Amino acid sequence: MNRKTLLTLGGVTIVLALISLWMGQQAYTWFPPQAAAEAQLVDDLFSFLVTLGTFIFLGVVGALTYAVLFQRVGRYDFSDGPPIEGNITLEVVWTAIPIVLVIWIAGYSYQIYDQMSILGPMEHVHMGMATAEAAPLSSADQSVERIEVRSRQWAWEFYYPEQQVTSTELHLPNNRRVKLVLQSADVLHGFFVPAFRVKQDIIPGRVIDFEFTPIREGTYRLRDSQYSGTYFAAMQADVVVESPAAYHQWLTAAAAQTPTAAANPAFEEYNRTTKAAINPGWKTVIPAPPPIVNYSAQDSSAKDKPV
Ligand SMILES: [Cu+2]
Repeated sequence: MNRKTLLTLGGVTIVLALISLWMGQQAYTWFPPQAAAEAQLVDDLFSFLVTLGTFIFLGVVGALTYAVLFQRVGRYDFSDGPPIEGNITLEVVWTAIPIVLVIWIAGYSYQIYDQMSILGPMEHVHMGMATAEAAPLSSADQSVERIEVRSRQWAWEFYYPEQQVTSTELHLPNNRRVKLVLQSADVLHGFFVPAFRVKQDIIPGRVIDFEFTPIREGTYRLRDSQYSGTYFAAMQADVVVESPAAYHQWLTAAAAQTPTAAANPAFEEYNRTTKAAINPGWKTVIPAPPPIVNYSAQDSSAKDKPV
């Protein structure tokens, strides 16, 4: 390879790297707001993957395009290309680069996963590095807010054991570590708040601890990430992150309210369709009756809802 080719390749690499870095920064704007400390970690990892992916994509497509445009054979040239079999250097390079990349991605992903210190059904295989690595997340208040999450076909119900408050809207204090105790009464459900970038399967018959730290006040949306039957799409709830003061105020106000049946889209829709003139008569799991709660979300329909 002569000097000029090397310089050109070096220049192209630098341009591709710059475009890739720019693309990596764009990746942050493709998501809902970062409403939890975990969101920052996940988005950093995603941005890194986008940067790497852009570089490889542009490199491969660029090389192909270059070959197609400038390295064509003549019209009636049916001769073979140069035999390059047995080029040890080339083989070592194209084996080493993917190995390094894969190890890099795996190492970084594991580090993020460990910093999030997500506990779940796999916690017994957790390597116990969480305490040392969890530093970035513990800047928030040390006290952990413990809330029970009860899922069933098809409703979310939240229980605050200290105040004995039940609610169909999940209220969380800002900048506090939250520990959710996830339970399912029937089938597999999934706890997923896109703005928090956290997701955890809820497995019937198990009690799963799930921790994260909200860092941004606002209203977000909890969705079921596992298909759990007919009215699965209606299994959503609002998540309100508010200042600890407002949170405690809400808890006190909710505790004073007499429990009533909450609005439940699945139950309402089932009753509407079974009474409708045209009833297909298909068998379905009958939705559980609406939860009886102290605090009921005003409107839990899926339209115009926060992310
Ligand atoms: Cu579900």
